[in-house]
Amino acid sequence: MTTSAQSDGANTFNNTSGESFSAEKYFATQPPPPSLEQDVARVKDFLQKQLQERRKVVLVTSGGTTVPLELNVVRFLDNFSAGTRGATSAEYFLKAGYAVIFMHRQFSLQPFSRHYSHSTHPFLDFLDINEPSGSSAPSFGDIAVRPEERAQLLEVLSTYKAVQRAGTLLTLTFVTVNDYLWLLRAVSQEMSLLGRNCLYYLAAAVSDFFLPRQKMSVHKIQSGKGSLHIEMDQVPKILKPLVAEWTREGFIVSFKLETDEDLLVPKARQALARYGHQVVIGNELHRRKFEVVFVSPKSASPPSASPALSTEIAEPPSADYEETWLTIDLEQNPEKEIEEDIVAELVRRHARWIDNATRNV
Ligand code: PAZ
Repeated sequence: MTTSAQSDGANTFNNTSGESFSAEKYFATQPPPPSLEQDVARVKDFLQKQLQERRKVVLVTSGGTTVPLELNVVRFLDNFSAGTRGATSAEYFLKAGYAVIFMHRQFSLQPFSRHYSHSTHPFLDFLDINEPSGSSAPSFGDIAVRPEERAQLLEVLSTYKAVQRAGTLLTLTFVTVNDYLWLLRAVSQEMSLLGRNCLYYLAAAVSDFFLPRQKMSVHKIQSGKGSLHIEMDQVPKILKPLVAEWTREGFIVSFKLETDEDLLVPKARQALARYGHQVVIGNELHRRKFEVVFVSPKSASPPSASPALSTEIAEPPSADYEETWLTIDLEQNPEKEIEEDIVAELVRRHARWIDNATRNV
């Protein structure tokens, strides 16, 4: 543990300079989550079933990751993501006939139940108690759904039940960035057996920095030493081994969130140049519910990934990439969800990509 009281009276964590972990080093030094083996067994069973039933499978990652500051965790860093993008998209993928592995942050939004989130549409508010005349004590049989809520509830519930019967949705949970990385590696390695029939939709907001286990305080950080200084290490760029090693044939869509809109397209092109995957969807924090940009390589066989490119890479040639902006008008149509159009576009692109590969064999 590297905490020490400095002469200026501050807590300092990880007083070595920050490191950038390769994926290999990361997995060799950071422990897997205890539930990993069990999760992998569930994924194997699920994939066998989808393979037999000849379904395409999408892995949807959703919600934010935490970065614990102590081994006995009291404090952690987190981010804003509620998991709306992932949970909503998962429903549209199911509707399009895909089987979905929904890998989400514990307690973030989930497909179907998202319509009854405790903050926007609380469950108890759409139920009524019909008290039988002459009695003041309500019984369970007297609970009724409010008439104005019935149509939507019936639609959500019947789709949910149909998905359960078909066995096309598998839910996995993560909390920390470490859980996320281990799970993503394991799931993508399993999914690779589907070849081109798998799609990756990486919408989770994953921390770029973490505190390695070896540098964490065992116990709650004490406040008696004054201000707190923490130097974190860089989380490995996980898209690199995902594309190049774990799932070489998958159709991979990553998301890029920025708050400076001018960075969206250049950063998306950089990611494609660096990792060589199929699509980056850029979104600006405040506009993400009604506007996104698809950035992809122009040619069917993308410019190969450039491992030599440094973190601050030069801008890749714009002629190699194309952008498609997708915007919806929420004033005209407040019920519209942009994920419906995002998923429709990706389903088309994935099908075209499989067709091209089949023709080229
Ligand atoms: O979860 P949410 O609906 O609130 O937000 C979705 C999002 C902005 C996290 C997602 O669209 C995204 O951009 N994910 C990747 C973030 C990133 O690591 O750049």
